[in-house]
Amino acid sequence: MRTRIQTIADGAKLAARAILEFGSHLVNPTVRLGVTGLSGAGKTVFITALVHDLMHGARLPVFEPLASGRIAGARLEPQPDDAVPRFEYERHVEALVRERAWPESTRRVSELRLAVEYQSHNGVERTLTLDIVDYPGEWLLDLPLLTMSYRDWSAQALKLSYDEPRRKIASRWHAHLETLDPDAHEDEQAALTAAALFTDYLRACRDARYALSLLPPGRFLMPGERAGAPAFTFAPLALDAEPAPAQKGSLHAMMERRFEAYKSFVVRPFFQEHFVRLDRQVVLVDALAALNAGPAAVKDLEATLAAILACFRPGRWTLASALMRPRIDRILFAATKADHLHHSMHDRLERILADMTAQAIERAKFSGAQIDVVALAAVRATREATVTRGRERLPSIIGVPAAGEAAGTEVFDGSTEIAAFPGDLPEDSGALIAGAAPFRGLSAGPAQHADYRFLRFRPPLEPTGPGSVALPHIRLDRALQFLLGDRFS
Ligand SMILES: Nc1nc2c(ncn2[C@@H]2O[C@H](COP(=O)(O)OP(=O)(O)OP(=O)(O)O)[C@@H](O)[C@H]2O)c(=O)[nH]1
Ligand SMILES: [Mg+2]
Repeated sequence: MRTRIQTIADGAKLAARAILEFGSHLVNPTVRLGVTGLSGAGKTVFITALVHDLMHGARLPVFEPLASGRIAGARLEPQPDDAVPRFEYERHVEALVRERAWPESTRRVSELRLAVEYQSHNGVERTLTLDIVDYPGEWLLDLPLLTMSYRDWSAQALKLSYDEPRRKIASRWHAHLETLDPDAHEDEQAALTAAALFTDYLRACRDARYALSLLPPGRFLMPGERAGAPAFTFAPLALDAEPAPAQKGSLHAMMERRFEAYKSFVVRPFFQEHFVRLDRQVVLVDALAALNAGPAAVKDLEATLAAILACFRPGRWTLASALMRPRIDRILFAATKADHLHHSMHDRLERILADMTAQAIERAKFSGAQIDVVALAAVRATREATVTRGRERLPSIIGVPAAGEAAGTEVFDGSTEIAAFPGDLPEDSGALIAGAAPFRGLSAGPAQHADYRFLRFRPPLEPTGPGSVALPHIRLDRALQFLLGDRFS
């Protein structure tokens, strides 16, 4: 009952804001673009490049409003939400173009407002306000918890953790779990240890060697200022299948209470403050990191993408249906860092991502949202060459690997340019995803035996004149055309 009343109250509050925002939208057309992806997927680089390119009128031939000369200019404006940190565009761009370094990792939501002056198709001068919201994909993966009980979540998390390679990684947490009796008296130390071991397991799964992605609760890996709060100190318990209510004062009741607190204080505010207000969404995916790690990571990524898409399906969420909108009408899945591959492989990378999302997209179709898939590099760090090895001609890439990157026994110093052959992606991506095309990744042994090895290259340097630097890209214009093109009509 409580949940229903709360749902109605939440719905009313959100609907009132929606009407307010709709009103101001008529006067001042605004697009709220959500940019998400798991940690390291390339969100900060994508937004920095997008803003830089719009402000400097970069070469974006497929982005029609800019290519046809209808966009006169873009400028940064104060962002509308006072409580949300600003996306530190200047600092990130400074790192990229002056220091030739990738921006630092950002672990929270941030926002930036850009005003774009343009001429409509019938010649009228207009301004489009573009609000860009950068938020961790891990937060998105928490949304399904809103409709889950502690019992459901425990069962799901346990089931997942018994599949290899997770089982091996989870062994210490599993051993502790066996010592816990859910009906025993509540015990803070037991909860603390369980939460710590469970978090260690999640963290180890995310390690580049395994690169697993489906790891809720997302905030366990990035708790911020709430670290140590009871809402972050819970873990799954092995509960009986029989759905008996938790006994008062038991460990089970304590964990359940904290799980509910996590939903109320962490997940629901994100949903209300950020998620429901988005108009367009780009989900950045580091598919190459999964290929680096091996088949289990590829399979895990596919499940993650399905979970992400399910978040955009209206009708499923009580809160969203109360809002009367599927507001997000375009979703783009983008495989990032395509510059780690020779251009002959870009289409294959795109196909791998398309196949990974195909089933989920099919299910989401009725929502009316348009979905597209692209392989891109927001900032292209490499050039291309064909390297002859004996009789073979290998399509290779040339770039400066970041300091500390290694290939075989060689460790790079961050200033030497090399040509690398990253490996051919398979033509038949379906087999790869179905696990029918076994390949070796980092999770299976030493790096030199892996089938794919994508190095981290330093950002490029391409001065185009005194004081100005262009950021080369791959297919960023295609992404922009899909996400924003129609809004400049
Ligand atoms: N070559 C290349 N590397 C990229 C590109 N985009 C991102 N990267 C690499 O990926 C790393 C992570 O990119 P970020 O933009 O910081 O990723 P993020 O999603 O913001 O990550 P968090 O802030 O940690 O959540 C960078 O440090 C780069 O090494 C790209 O377009 N090309
Ligand atoms: Mg970031």
